[in-house]
Amino acid sequence: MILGKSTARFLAPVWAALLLALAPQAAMAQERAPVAPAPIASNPVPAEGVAPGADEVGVGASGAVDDKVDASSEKVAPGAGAYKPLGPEWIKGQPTPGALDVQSQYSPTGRQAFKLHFGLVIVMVAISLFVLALLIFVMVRFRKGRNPVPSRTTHNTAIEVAWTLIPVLILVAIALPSISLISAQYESAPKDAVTVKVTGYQWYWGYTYPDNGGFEVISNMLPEEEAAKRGEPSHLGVDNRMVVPVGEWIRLQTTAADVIHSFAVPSLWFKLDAVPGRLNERRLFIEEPGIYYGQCSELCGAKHAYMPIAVEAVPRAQFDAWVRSQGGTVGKPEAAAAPAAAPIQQPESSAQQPVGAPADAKASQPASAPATAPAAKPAA
Ligand SMILES: [Cu+2]
Repeated sequence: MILGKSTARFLAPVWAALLLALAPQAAMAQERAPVAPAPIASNPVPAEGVAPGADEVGVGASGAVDDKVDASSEKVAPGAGAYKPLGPEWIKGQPTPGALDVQSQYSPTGRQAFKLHFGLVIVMVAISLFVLALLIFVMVRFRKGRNPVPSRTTHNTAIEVAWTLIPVLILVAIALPSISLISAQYESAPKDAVTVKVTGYQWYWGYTYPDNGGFEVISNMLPEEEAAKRGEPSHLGVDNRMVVPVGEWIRLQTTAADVIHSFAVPSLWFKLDAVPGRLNERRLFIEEPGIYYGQCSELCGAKHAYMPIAVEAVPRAQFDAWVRSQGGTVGKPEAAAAPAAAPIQQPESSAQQPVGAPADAKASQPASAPATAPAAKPAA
């Protein structure tokens, strides 16, 4: 006998208690941890923070001289009409075969969330290993052959306090960063944020820019051969991307015209349901220029898998050029700020509105009628 009988009697309830107390915590830690979505993404891309080269994006017929001047100051600033869609070398947010972790993050909340995720994995692993060690110890040390007369100990105040307090402390330590992440994600966008209203349709996306004249861009998945031709991933490439300015706050609103969809881009840590008759809103900040892919993440019917999302973040000058190429307006006219003024600015479209859709949903283009088939606009 290594341990005296009394020691064994004392230890038995200790181990049992620790097991009971910690096993549920391990389970909870697993629930709380953001589950890594399918195999994902390292970053197959150019060096961080490099804005699209002037030769890459600033190929407008008009702005050759301006491009060179501006390129020295803010890397890229093509002249008007110089927008050109980013090429495949700018793809940053996409799944990668064989990858294990969540995708690399390109937004402040994304990086915050990634840290929390990593911390939770450590907590989970530590608790799981501790519980496993206790289990093995108890099974060996207190097996029937070695411990024929079981202990009848029922209470131990010190142990009971410990097995209550320690899990509580662990939960508090997890809850604090978790709550701060939630609040960071749902803070309101600043007043001067660029508003993009995302509308889910069966089965494509519409992107409306109420701050820029209210035009709507219809975005459809590229056929597989066309995606391959353009060097884009199959089932993720689209004909018209959601173009937004990089390094600026974006007020992203979602709604839907038919059934519930969900606008989700893993590398931007963004997921927001698009619900008919409701307008959801979250802010978004993209730190680097690039292309970020996502997919509808709410089962929305037969072609749910065929409505990918492609967000293209470009420097302000390019964004303005893109807006102009879409027939939109750049800069913020006074009227645009006041919702009441919207109908004066642009004639009411005869397009049917999804029930409950907000007033600014009136896109000035006929292609926006939700009932019509996805009328892809000619590429910019
Ligand atoms: Cu959908």
